[in-house]
Amino acid sequence: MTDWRQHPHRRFNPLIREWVLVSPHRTQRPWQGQVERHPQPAGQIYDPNCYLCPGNERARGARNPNYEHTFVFENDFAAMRPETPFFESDQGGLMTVRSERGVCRVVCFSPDHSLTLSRMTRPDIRRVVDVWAEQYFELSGIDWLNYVQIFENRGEMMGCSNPHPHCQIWANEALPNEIAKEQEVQAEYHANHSSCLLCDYFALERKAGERLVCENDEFAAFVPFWAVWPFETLVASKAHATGLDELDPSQRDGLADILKRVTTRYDNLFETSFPYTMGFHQRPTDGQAHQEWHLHIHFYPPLLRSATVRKFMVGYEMLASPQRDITAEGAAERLRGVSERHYLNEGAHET
Ligand code: H2U
Ligand code: ZN
Repeated sequence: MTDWRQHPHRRFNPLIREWVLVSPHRTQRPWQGQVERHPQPAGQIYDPNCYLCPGNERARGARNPNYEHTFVFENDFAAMRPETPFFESDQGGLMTVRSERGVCRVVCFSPDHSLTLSRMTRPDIRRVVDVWAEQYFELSGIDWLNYVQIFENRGEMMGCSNPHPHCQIWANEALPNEIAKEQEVQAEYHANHSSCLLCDYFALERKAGERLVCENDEFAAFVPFWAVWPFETLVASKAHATGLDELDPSQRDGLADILKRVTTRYDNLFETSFPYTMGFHQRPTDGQAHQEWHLHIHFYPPLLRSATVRKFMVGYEMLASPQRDITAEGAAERLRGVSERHYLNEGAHET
């Protein structure tokens, strides 16, 4: 068989039924030595001007408590609101509109303004995992909310407005586009195979090993076969779980551990606070069992070659199809090659 890794090819993403063009011949030239290092220092622990730091006033006048670990509040500039009245209209399927209700919250991971998930301790990340599970559980109990999206935007490059460690939760009535795609595919796979698409995919990946980044007893992180972003990863539980609320205490510890390790590897890759958008995909909260859903996390980081050289989704990618030069296997190898001790914590004891 022709070595497909040497030649341009397309890979299929079975989760959303879309193709990515891979051009490995363009990166046959090896990485030209070490990446230039300009280690980015950690910032200040407290910023009097930060609207997420403990005790500070937010943009609309509310004041944050002096929280010690995590803090959740309703987004002051929510993209969706619970009280929006119902309306809909349609003009021949060409101009269709429908009201959308939702709940938007912000979750602060830590009172320490200078931290990131990568530099928080495992017990502190575990507290964040518990908050995510609680929020998912609470919002899933509101009958008109059918999906809960938990996501973190990190870094200015990703449009994050504030370096304070935090994430957002948007829960709403309709299934968002990406979820609707994954829902359809997983349901169909489950019906046809009597097994879970991601359980079966992970079994293949664990056998192959070459796209594995790191793992513990409960979770594994891979550069998915169909990755689009250079160092994209997919993190998922080894045991089948449809949502965060199904994770037992040791799985929650496992999740905290894998998040710390993946984000540390990211930061160490270019000795920078590695920007990304990450988020959980889990079963819709429409009251159905959704056994076909396998809880997973997508990390979509834009960096390509250094702390400043990023990938853009432009040109051919906007008009035709996503494309990548560095293969998923090459990216996984690079991520496996970096330390799990954070470059800012050199020599320090890590928990
Ligand atoms: P990002 O950094 O991902 O943009 O998230 C910050 C969120 O915090 C953003 O959605 C909200 C913004 O609306 N916010 C408040 O709720 N209160 C504030 O005082 C400022 C920002
Ligand atoms: Zn802050």
